[in-house]
Amino acid sequence: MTIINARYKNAPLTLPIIISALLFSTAACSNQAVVNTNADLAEYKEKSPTAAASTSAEKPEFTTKAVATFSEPWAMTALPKINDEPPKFLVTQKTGELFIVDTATGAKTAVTGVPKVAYGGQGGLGDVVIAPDFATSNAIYISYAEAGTGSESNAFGAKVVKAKLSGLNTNAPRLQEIVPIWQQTPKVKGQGHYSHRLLFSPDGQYLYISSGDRQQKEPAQDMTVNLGKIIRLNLDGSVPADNPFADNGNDIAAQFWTTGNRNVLGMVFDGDGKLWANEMGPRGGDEFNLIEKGSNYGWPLVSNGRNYSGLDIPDHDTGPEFVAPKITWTPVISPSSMSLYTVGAQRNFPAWQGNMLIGGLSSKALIVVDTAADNTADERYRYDMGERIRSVLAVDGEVWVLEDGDSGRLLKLLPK
Ligand SMILES: [Ca+2]
Repeated sequence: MTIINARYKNAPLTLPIIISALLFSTAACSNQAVVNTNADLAEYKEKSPTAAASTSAEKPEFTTKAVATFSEPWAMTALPKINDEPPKFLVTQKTGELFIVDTATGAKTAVTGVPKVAYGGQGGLGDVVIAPDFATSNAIYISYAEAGTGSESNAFGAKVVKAKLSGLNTNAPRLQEIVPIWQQTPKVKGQGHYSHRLLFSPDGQYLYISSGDRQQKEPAQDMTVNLGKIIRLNLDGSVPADNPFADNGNDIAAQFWTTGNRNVLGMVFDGDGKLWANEMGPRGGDEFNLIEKGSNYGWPLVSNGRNYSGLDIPDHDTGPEFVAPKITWTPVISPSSMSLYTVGAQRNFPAWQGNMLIGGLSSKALIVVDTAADNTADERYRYDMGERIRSVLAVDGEVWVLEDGDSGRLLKLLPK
C-alpha cells in the first residue's frame, strides 16, 4: 500500500495522478485512514475536486531504445542540462575509460587523463559524479580500484579523487588538477566488494562513499579500518566535526557514517532528505536499508542470507543493536545502482514519482521500490530486462539503464 508523504508537497503537477491512483486503490482496501488523516492530501482534494480517477494504478510498461554500446560500463551520471536539449552523460568503463555521451546521437567522446586503475575482478574505474558546484568549477569526483606498491604490492583498495573536467565542449576533454580525496585502508588482496559508490548530500555540503568489505567480512565491524562502512566527508576529503565517531580520537572511525555494511552499490537521498542504500547480501539476504547516522547494519554478524558455504548467519532480529533492512530479497536481486525517479520537464513515468529505481545484476531486472513516510519500503514493480543491469539513472523525468558486460548497451526507456 502506497502512502502519500511530505515529499509530494513540492510536486504539485504530479499530485492528481498520484492521488487519483491512491483513491482508486484505497477504495478497494481498508486503509482509508491513511488518506483521511493526511493533511496534505485533504488540502489538495479540497483545492482540486475534479482530480478524480483519470489514471489507474496499473504497472507502467515501456520499450527500450539503444543509445550507445560500451565495454564493461560501470556508472553514469548526467551533466547539467542545457535548455531543453537531451542530456549528456559521463559514463565510466571498468577497464579505465571515461566518456562524454550525447544521449541524442549516441556519440561518445573519450576523456583523457583518467588515473591508472587496477582492472580485474570487480575492480577498475568505478563511479563518477559531478561536484555540487560543477557549473562554476567543472569539478568531478571519480572512484576506482588502485593497486598497492611496496609492502602493499598485490593488494588493492578503492580510491576517490577530485578532478577538473576541462575542454567539456571540445573534442578533447581531459581531467586535470587531480586531487586525492579518500582511500580504503588497508589495501587487501582480492578484487571484490570495493563498493565505492559516490553521493553528495542534498545541500551539497558532504560526500558519501560506500566502502565495501572487500570480501573480508570482519573489517565491517572493525573500528580501525574503513572497509565495510559508509563514509561521510567534507568535499575536500576532511572529516566533518559532526560525524558520529568524530570525537573518539580515532582518525579512521571519524570518517564513518555507518558500520556493518557489506557491499553497497546504490545510495540515494529521497525527496525528504532520507538516505537509502541497497546492499548485496551473501547467499540470500540482499538488503534495502534506511541509512541513519552512527547505525550498525550488522554485517557479518547478522544477515538474512547464508554464507556461500551454506552455513547460516543469524538474522537481524537476533541482535537489537543492529539495524534491520526495510526490504530483504531471497532469492537475491543483486542490486547495482539506484536512482530516485521524479517527474521534471519530461514526465515519462508519473506512476513512479518518488520511487527508487534499482538495477539488478543476477536478477536481470529493473526494480521499482516505494518508500513511505513511516520508513517502510516495498518492492512495487519488477521488470525483466533480459540482461544484467549495471546502472540506472533518472534525469528530469526520463530514465536510462546501462547493461553490464563487454557489450553493455545504454538504453533509454520509452513509455508505452
Ligand atoms: Ca544488514
